[in-house]
Amino acid sequence: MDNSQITQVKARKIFDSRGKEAIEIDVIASHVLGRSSSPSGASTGRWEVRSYPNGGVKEAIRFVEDVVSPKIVGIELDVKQIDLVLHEIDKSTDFSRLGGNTAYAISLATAIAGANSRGVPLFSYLSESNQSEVPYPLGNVIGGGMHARGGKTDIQEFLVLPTKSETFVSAAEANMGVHRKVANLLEKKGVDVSGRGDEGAWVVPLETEQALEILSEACSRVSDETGVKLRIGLDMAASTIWDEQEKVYIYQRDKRKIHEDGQIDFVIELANKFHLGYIEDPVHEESFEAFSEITAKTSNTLICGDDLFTTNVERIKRGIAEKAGNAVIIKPNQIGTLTDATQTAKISKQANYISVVSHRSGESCGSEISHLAVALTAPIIKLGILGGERMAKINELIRIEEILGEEAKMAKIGI
Ligand code: 2PG
Ligand code: MG
Repeated sequence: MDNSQITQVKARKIFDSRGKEAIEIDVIASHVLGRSSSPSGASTGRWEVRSYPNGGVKEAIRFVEDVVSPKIVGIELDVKQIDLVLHEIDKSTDFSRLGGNTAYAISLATAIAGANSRGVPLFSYLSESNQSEVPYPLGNVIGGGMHARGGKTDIQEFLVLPTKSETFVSAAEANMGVHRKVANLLEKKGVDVSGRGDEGAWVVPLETEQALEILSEACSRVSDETGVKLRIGLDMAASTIWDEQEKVYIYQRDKRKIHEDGQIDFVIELANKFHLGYIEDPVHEESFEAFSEITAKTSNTLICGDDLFTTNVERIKRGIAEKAGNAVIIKPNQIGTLTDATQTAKISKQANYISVVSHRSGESCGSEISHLAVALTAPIIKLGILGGERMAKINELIRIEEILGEEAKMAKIGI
């Protein structure tokens, strides 16, 4: 694939956007450097690979230096080959020795070094087609759940999704307009804004329907002003409010406890009432059946699996077989390597699932997922809304759109 051989691998501890420790990897191939880190989740899925080994980042660094480095120095800059070696070295099915975050950082750093050695942008290095589709940005406007503290909503993310715009830059601008408009509306209504959560979304002590009403109003106003078509969505991260003992979803602020059947009805009711374009993890991560039922009973809405699928090929195959959802979150560190994440995206695409390449709540300042989304021709990219680490990815897509020039066309979401 490439003539450059890896000459050195370095690992160090850095910090992510939450101030938590993270690993950074340098892959050096004689004259080029590929440097990358990995994000971390707060509302992680049960079926994700382990993010770090026992002993955390310190142990991961030791493992890279003592075990990984001697095995990959001398190998060509070939991501697939390196990913294979990482699996061979780790031997576990959940990357428990190396950590999925470490594996992803090595995989990505190899790809960056490969792109640098050829002097091409990362998206074109990773791309297996010559399509020039730019994804729509899914933005987080009001946030609660595990990404916020203080007076907050029960649901983790109230989202805005542009579904028709001429360019990426105008779609991103509309999202930021909605974020600002929501703050203005909240101020007018005298609602206290507690601050911003991990992804820049407003943290507010609102009940679910109150938050959706404000978001709907903001979206229709910004849509009228900009001409960008906007839908609203939710990441319910339902596993985080599911009580396994009691078998209920607990909505503290809404003061409700809802059983599985009731949750299905509630989700469908919200989808109809607020014309939701996107619902992520509406039920907990083991309920393929409830996912299928919601998918069958809604139309013109993307029903997306994050904790349900965890970017895992076997789980997305099961989802496809059971018609659970019609969209899938692609978070490479959930599965550990670029090769595995790419395979999940490919299988999903063949089954007409919409791929949503996604950031994590704890992020690096890197912008590689913007390239990955374009390379995988994912119609949507989930990026939060504000903060340097979120902006890095949004701004990179503006640059990619510029590089693609006249060839650039916005992806089709199908809703
Ligand atoms: C999610 C993500 C990102 P986390 O649930 O989709 O918004 O959160 O990274 O905490 O899993
Ligand atoms: Mg999610």
